[in-house]
Amino acid sequence: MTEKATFGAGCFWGVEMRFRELDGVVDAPVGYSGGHVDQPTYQQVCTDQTGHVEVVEVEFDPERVSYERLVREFFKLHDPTQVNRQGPDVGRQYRSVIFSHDDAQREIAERVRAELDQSGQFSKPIATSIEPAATFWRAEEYHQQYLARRGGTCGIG
Ligand code: MHO
Repeated sequence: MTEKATFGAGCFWGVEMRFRELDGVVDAPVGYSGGHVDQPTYQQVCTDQTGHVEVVEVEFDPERVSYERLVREFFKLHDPTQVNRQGPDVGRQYRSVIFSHDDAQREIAERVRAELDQSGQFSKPIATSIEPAATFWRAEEYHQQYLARRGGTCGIG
């Protein structure tokens, strides 16, 4: 049985690539979540008017990789102190967010966020918000595994 973990950490191309590298991650489609328009398109989300975030819906095997490990990876693969942007990509669709799928996920995400915030390893406060998972709208097919197919980097690489 696999489980889902949903993360927004800037441009979803790079986030997807990083999660797919982990053992125990069986799929990592990119999409949009947290907004107020059904079936949003990339163009709509880019306007920063729909409320959606570019996210990766990680499907993982909890016997091979823990949710906590994914959360720690999430905090490593982007700069969680940036507010409504990630590197060159600016707008609320690039904000740092963990969409938790149940109470257990929320508790782990909150514990890790608090631990990292207090650790002194970031010079600014962590801006990541933790919110209940909303509908995941799968992005257009040309955004799936984009960097694996096209090469290049995306903000965080
Ligand atoms: N700066 C990136 C954003 C793409 S990401 C799918 C670009 O090359 O357009 O938001």
